[in-house]
Amino acid sequence: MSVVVLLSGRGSNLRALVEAGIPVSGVISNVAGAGGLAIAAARGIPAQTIAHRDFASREAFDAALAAAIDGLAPKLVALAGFMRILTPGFAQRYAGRLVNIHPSLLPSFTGLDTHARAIAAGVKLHGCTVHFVTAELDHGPIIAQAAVPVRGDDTPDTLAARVLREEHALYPRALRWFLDGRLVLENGQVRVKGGDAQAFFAA
Ligand code: NHR
Ligand code: GAR
Repeated sequence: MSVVVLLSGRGSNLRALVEAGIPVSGVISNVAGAGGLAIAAARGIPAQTIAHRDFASREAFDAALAAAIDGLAPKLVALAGFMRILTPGFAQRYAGRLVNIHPSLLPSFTGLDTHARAIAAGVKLHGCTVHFVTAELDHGPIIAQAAVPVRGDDTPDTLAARVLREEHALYPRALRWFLDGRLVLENGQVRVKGGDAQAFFAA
């Protein structure tokens, strides 16, 4: 019933998951010294670094990552600020049990630098998306989304902070649905058994 979290940085989403009672049994970072490693260590969660820089190809890195994950035998693999694109083979191996939280309202603003790009585009709503990971970057079936307003005086940092607060509420909720066996995938669309809301709006 456990979750392995992959991350690259600060680890605030990891902390939110743990504090919400999501059973995280292992953490893997592709970056040595990532803040998320210390958050895991402080809570007694086994954490390890698999540095992508030590591998000659994406395939070789992903093979090492998969070996480490399979050693932990999780029910679910959750990306939480994980900054490396995964190979199609990796996505296929964990199909249906690999999820990500992305800092935009997908399908808008796939990829990186989402908050600066949202401000530059002049959108009035921004937010975050929890989705299943597929081979196509940031295009997997959407599990849940939370929207926030974009204000006229926002900087990428102020907007990111507003979105991050919603990430910390949305991600535990979505992973709990998964662990409770409540997510149904039909025709590329995700539904929650029981009909819980999958859309959230923060004023
Ligand atoms: N892999 C697949 N196959 N599919 C997805 O949907 C994925 C994925 C890997 C990561 C997270 C994603 C995000 O939420 C994610 C989704 C990294 C990049 C990226 O360009 C883009 C999107 C995401 C994560 N990474 C660069 C790369 O060359 C490296 C950037 C860096 O190290 O700073 O891998 O935003
Ligand atoms: C979060 O905003 C997450 O959505 C985003 O990085 C931040 C990680 O924060 N993810 C990506 O941009 C993936 N490419 P955290 O380390 O404090 O959880």
